[in-house]
Amino acid sequence: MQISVVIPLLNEEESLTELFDWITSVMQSNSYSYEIIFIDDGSTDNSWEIISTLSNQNESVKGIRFLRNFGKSQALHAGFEKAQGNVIITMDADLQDNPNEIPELYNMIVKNGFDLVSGWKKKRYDSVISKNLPSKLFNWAARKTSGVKLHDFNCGLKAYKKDVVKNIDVNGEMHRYIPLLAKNAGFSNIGEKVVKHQARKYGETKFGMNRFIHGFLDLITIWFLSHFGKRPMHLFGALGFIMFAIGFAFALYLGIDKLFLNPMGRLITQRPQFYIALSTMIIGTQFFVAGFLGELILRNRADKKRYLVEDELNF
Ligand SMILES: Nc1nc2c(ncn2[C@@H]2O[C@H](COP(=O)(O)OP(=O)(O)O)[C@@H](O)[C@H]2O)c(=O)[nH]1
Ligand SMILES: [Mg+2]
Repeated sequence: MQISVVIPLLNEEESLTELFDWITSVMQSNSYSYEIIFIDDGSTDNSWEIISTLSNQNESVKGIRFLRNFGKSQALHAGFEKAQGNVIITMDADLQDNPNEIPELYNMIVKNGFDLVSGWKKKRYDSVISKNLPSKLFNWAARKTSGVKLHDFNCGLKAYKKDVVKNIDVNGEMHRYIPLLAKNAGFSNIGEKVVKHQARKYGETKFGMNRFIHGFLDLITIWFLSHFGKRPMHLFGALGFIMFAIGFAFALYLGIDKLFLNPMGRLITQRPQFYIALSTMIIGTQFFVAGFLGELILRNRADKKRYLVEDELNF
């Protein structure tokens, strides 16, 4: 099979049939072998009924229905697990992503050898204040922290080589950072393609402003995990050492000052340096403890994947 289209959705009953028709016509005019996997993430409207009907009429339509709403990342993960195509295309279900982009995305993976191609909604049809501006800021921060030079990390329209989706673990709300997860897993040939974007035709957006708060917190997490996830002591130990050293130097100075230089001066406890020394030493020790705990947790975890093998011979 050449292409798996993976579509996570929540309450998109008005769009599904139209989307299906559009994708099918693109697939057929290029004579691709394909499947379309809809993942209904606990919709409360008729989305699932529509997906069932479509799948009865057409063998290429597959559906996964979650018991309740688990989030877009989980839906993508489930779709990625089932996908059989050599190239996996993800897109939004709300008709904002244009299926006519599929052939070119497919070619970029197959012919130009990209591991991942991310769509870039250069001209975007969403509200400027609540979406376009915050999104620019968000993408800028993501670029700076990750070193992945993409303009639009969170674009729903993306294409992947099969290996990529089978080897990355999209969880929590990490769907915003899939290019980064891919890079951390060793798939560094990441491309970008300007894609057409439409205004939302039916329904309304499912993500509010708190997407940006969650997004920034996740960015910090992913930065920490990718740099120190396997060696927490290197971060906490360094911080702890610096803080403890500052505190200790202050304490030493206070002691020498009181004992030898200025025995008649103020009591040590009356000097502000004493409190600085005390608190930095305590915080420094706590950083150390956090580092040790991190290492202990790492040692005790039966980690599924600590490395990814690209190839094997003669097995
Ligand atoms: N699986 C899943 N998909 C969701 C969820 N929320 C939104 N989506 C889908 O993600 C896509 C993009 O969502 P949308 O609300 O259009 O976000 P926007 O385009 O960034 O405003 C659409 O296909 C939605 O149906 C969710 O909680 N779970
Ligand atoms: Mg949308």
